[in-house]
Amino acid sequence: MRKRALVLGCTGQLGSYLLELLLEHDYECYGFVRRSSVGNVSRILHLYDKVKLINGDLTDTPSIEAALRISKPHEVYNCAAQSQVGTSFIEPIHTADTTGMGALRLFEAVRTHTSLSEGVRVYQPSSSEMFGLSSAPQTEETPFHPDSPYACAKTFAHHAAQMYRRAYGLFIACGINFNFESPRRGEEFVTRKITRALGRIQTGQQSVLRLGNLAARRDWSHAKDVAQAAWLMLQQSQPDNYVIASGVSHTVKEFVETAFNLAGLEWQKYVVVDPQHLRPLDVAHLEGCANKAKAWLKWEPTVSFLDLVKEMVTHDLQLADTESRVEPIDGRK
Ligand code: G4F
Repeated sequence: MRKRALVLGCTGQLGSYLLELLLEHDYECYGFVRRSSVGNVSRILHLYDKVKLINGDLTDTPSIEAALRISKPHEVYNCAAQSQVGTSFIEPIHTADTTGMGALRLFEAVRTHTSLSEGVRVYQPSSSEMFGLSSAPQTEETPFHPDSPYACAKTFAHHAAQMYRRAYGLFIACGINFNFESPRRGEEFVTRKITRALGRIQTGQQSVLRLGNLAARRDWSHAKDVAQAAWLMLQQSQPDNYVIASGVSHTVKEFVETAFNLAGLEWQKYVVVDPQHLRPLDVAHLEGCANKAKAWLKWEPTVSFLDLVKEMVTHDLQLADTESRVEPIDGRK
């Protein structure tokens, strides 16, 4: 029998890679999509005829229940969230409602659909942001010190997942994901902001790149490796928590230097530190130890930091070049 999967947040970076992976494994795929008047499906346009899309929102329980009823999934991947840490300081209530309560609504909807809950497996993407100030390298045993509204919401969802496992025997696996990037990363995250700016600088469309904290140290993997880990977690006999990380960290400044060097530009000529981009609190050093995932899931990151930066820079130089050639349409002609 063909397995069915429901991917919440399928239009996002991780959701889109997961859909591709699930289709490769011949799943019948359903995507849960938030309605938008401006169109938010660019990352999955190439999959449009292969995925059944269901409109809904993590803040709306009936729409989650309807999606479960329609798709009757064997596996549910919860990639929907307000996932921008900086934005969570500006929209803390919205972040708690989607990223924290949204996960709880999903777990509860799965639990109360008893015919479904017996077999269904749920993937919850937890975040390395939950570790906050805890010193690196962080493992599954490292204490949580959430230091942003986003991290608080993810910590709530993470604890709710363990509680639903213990109380109701639900299969909910948590990937404690460190930062993951790709050419599909949103431009509000620092890596893509840098590579997009680089392309625009090369083609004369931008002159300055304004950034915040250049000293922050992050452990960057490729999003498709994180999608692979998520799928592997749901193929195990028991649900568990796994750190998913490359095990190598770099500062934001090192990312900038690497990207600008690849394009043959001196970053110091273009990058300005702008206090507007500093956060009230910023986690200093995230670097994960993924030994448990390597041992149990046989998971390995396949893309190095340098190859990740190269892929993003190459993509965004091409994109900026194409954009710079687009002539505005003159309606009078
Ligand atoms: O790219 P970022 O916005 O990612 P952040 O905050 O580390 O969070 C990401 O990773 C988490 C896992 O660790 C996820 F859970 C979360 O959903 C998200 O995917 O910022 C990275 C670092 C931060 O220290 C930030 O302060 O870059 C610093 N930074 C410096 N200038 C900037 C900027 N970040 C952004 N977004 N924009 C800047 O101009």
